[in-house]
Amino acid sequence: MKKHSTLPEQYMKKEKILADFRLANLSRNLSIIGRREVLSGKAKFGIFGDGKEIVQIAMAKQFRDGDWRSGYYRDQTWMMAMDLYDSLEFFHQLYGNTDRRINPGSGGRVFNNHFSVPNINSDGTWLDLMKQKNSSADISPTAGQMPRLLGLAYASKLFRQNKELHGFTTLSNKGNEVAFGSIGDASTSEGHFWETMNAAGVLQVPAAISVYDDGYGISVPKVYQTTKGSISDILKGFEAEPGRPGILIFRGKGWDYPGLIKLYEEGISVCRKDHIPVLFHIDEVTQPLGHSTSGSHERYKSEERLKWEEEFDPIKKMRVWIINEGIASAEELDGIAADAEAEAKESRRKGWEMFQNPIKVERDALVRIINERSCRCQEESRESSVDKIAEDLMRIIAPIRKDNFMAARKILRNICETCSKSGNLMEELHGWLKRNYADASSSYDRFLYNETSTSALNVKPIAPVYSENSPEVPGRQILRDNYDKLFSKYPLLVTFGEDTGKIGGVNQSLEGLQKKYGELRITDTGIREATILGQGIGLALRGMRPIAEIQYLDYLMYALQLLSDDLATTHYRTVGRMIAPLIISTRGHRLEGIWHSGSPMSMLINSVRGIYVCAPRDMTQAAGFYNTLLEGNDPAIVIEPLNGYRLKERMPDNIGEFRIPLGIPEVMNVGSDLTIVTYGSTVRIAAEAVKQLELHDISVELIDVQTLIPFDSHGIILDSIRKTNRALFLDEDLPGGTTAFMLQELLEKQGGWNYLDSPPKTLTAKEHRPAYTTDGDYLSKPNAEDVFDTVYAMMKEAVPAKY
Ligand SMILES: Cc1ncc(C[n+]2csc(CCOP(=O)(O)OP(=O)(O)O)c2C)c(N)n1
Ligand SMILES: [Mg+2]
Repeated sequence: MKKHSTLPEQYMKKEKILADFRLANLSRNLSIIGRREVLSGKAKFGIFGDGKEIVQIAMAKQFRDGDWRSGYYRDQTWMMAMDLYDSLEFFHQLYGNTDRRINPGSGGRVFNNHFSVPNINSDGTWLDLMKQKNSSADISPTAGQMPRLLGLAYASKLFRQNKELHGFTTLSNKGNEVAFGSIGDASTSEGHFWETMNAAGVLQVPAAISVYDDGYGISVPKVYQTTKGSISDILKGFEAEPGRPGILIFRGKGWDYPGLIKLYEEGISVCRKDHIPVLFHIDEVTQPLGHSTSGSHERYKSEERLKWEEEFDPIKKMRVWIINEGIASAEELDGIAADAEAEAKESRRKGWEMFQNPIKVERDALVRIINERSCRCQEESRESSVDKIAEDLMRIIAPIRKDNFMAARKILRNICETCSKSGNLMEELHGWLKRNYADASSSYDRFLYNETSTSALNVKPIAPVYSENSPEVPGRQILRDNYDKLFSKYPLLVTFGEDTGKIGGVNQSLEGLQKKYGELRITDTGIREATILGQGIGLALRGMRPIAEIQYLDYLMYALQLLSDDLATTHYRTVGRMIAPLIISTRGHRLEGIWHSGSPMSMLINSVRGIYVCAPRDMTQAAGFYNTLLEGNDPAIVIEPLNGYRLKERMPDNIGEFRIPLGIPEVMNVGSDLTIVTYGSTVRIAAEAVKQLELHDISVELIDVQTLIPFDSHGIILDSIRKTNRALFLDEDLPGGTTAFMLQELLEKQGGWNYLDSPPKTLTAKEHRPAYTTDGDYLSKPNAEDVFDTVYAMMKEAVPAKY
């Protein structure tokens, strides 16, 4: 036997090495079988980690309790190596099993190999994140995992450097946690990757990013993806130098088991200890099965490449290494490989059975109802006979719930309506459908928002209190004094953004607070909206209370992809297991010109369902929303009205304490002729018009909806319409934008059409972007005169004799 010399002692234990070999083989077999399951039609889509097994096993060895992962769809071996995933769950994911008890990571809502580990209990309270290995939930958009990774790593920095946080031992052990990231070579072409690398270098956070370089992004080779064809070469300028902090770069080969183990041990230890971001460029990685089940790689890889991939298959190479090292014989290894293959096959069998059985039970119950019916009339109908529909259903070899529901609904409309015996059948079918359909729908519909007692919707409102001497101050001071209270009350609260720190924000709403609370809590960032958002998502996942500041609403577009794909879906795609209660603070609606006056609220509300959207009319309301949100556990956006920082508001006596409830509109003016529904900066404009209209004998009820999501949970608008019978929806969004949304809420959800005596109207900004200068604003956005004229015209049409 050869002496074990290639690796430090702790890694050379035979049983461990053989367990690694078995895991690599198990993972490979899962990929192979998984692909077949899709190609044979049993599963819809599959994407697998073949070729990336060994690097992930090496990486997992350095992953400790409390650490975090932000990876992508190739990471099945890594997850299994950390005991966070197994061969049976692999098939539950592949088939899309919606039983949360057995497919907890995603409940069948997302593609396979998209993982998650809970950060909250089912009652919404935080888990002890230090007693588990943590994985943020994967998303499919390439490089989308990177900004979040920055935040996960940044949390370690805050937990280490802010000594006041050392007591939060269920969230961090003084910041010793590494955030591990993985990404494909081609996805490094995305802006998110570069923004994250730069920010990580600036912030000096313990992010450990592995690039699996298999040379392709689907069919497109590296030559079209990466300058000079090497991500580590072109990142050289980011590398740390004496006295110039940066990142560290490590290079490894995807098939080199001992080399990778040593590489990760070295890289992760410095990353953990010194909080230096590290990049592992893992080259010579293969993809034996091609990109995914969507096609075959023979279409675009040369013969030579395919041959090379076979030769450099990491499992083959590991096998040779084990034999050469004298750790085990070829026969022993073959036995292990066979055993791994058997497990994969058994898991497929079990997984398929577990997927199919409940559906078949449901189907059999349906067919029994049909077969045992007493009504036999109308056997032949327009579509098909009842028996035929049932027979066809039974003939489906691998039924899905859709088949059952389609059959039941078709039968329902084919049952005779006259026969006295049909009552039973109809009732039973309806019962079956109601039960099963509700159950199936809830598999997909629940958990868009926090459903536990920690929901912001359960936070008890507290009204602002005023006394005789409550002073009138500029709106920004309300925010500032409110923040002051919040920062002393919540130790986990931090805020960060462009110009947020030293000068306290472009509108001075944090003036002087950095001095008081320190740079770690009120922090300037680079101009990088996507990673400001990612920074917030990562912090929120780790139990901190971040407020990420996006300087202007117009610039939220840089972060919109992540808001929509990542933050808005965090709770949903993890079937309620994870929460990221990030607050995004921004300001918008009205200032100056095309890029500082935007109010693209429909763009927002239509892409961020899953996040609450608050559109306060002034800074008191804005402060009240922050106060509410910090008492709850939900992600939310607060859009401060840009033109309100200097306008005077009365300072509430209970600053920092009052809480404005979400989803409850406020009636600003009681009226009887017509209701104006609006929010944000147009509340002030509407109020002005309401005064002018009063002089003309028109009594307007003015409603500020306050939050767009949730929207008027108690039907306050409907109550008003019942009285006035006329509605105008007003805002600064585009025609057909948020006003259309509000109109639909009233007409369809609240049933308001019943009470309308005039056609409802919308008044919005023009279709073009808001032009420069006061005249540009006046002629681009709705103004008080527009509101006056619109309301007057509506009244004139309704009561021509009077107006
Ligand atoms: C933003 C975005 N664009 C395109 C896609 C489609 N897509 C999925 S994977 C992929 C290639 C990724 O290649 P690479 O990063 O090298 O990872 P690999 O699959 O090779 O491991 C593409 C283009 C996507 N998911 N997201
Ligand atoms: Mg690739």
